[in-house]
Amino acid sequence: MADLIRELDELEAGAEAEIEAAATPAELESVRIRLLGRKDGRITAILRRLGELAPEDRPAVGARANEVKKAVQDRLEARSEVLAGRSEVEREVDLTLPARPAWSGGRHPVSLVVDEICEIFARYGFTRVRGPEAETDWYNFVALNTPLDHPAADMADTFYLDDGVLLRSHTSPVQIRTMQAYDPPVRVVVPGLVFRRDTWDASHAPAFEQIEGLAVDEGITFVDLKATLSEFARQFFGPSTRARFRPSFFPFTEPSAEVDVSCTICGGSGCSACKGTGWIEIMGAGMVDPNVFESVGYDPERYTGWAFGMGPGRIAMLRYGIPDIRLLYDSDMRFLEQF
Ligand code: 2NL
Repeated sequence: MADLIRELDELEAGAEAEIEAAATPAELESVRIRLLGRKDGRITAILRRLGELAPEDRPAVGARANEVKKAVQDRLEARSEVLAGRSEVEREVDLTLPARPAWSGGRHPVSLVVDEICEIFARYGFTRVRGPEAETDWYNFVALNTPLDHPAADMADTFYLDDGVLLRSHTSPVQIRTMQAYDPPVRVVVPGLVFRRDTWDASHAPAFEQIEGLAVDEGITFVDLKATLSEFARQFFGPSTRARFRPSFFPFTEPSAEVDVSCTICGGSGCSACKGTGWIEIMGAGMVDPNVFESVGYDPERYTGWAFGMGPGRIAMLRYGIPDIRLLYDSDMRFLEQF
């Protein structure tokens, strides 16, 4: 029994050297036959001699023989991969699996809408401008004919950073700065983030995108406002879109209007999107209040103008059928990659 175990130990050690020495697949095959061949293989010969042993010794030697056989088979397999030119990585990984698709970058739905609106107004001669998100209460309220005791200026409605410094609640301060810096004619569109003290829910966010527009020149009338915004509605929502102007109030415009468009879903016959009315509100607008011109040093007897403000997030929700405003700010790739 000890003889056979020793022979198996020697065979295992010798086999390793023989296998590693094989330089071609054909040489390796002849090594395999010498070691494992059914007729004259050396391991086969040892297994055959198990019969010579006492019955109680057979299991131990048989187990050792099978161990050596398995080790030799593994070594032959590994050497065969090396001779076939395959690296260790190629043996471990299935390189024929299809690759994971690369992430395709996309534009945010709100950015898409902002750019489209700005492009339409660019064709009417409006320049895209931007300005600071932290403002003084003078630029955000006082210059816009909104006294600081107005409810909109209340601590509870606006984020104050410091005494008299706040996060803008609309982009109008940028138009104030533009009018201070340039004489009329002025035509600008102003997209940007604005802030309100609202708690997150499906239709409110404490920070959201706004676009305002402003046109000032001699001889501008409410007809310019109606014609420009009606044409905008047709270009943005489609040529059969109608616009409607309802009386409203803003401190910075007089007269003021809410602008509705015929429902983009049902075309005006009434559906769930327009709550059966056939109309959807898209913005507020009006003729610039003379007091606003006074505060920027424009002569209100010489100049008139009109302005509008809208929420591109709301318009993106309408256009793409997005049910919850929070989806616009969650940065969830499964949502964003659809645009
Ligand atoms: C809305 C609609 C509006 C304006 C914004 C404006 C800006 C200047 C002068 C006059 Cl500098 N008006 N912006 C005008 C009308 C409506 O926003 O729903 N706001 C609460």
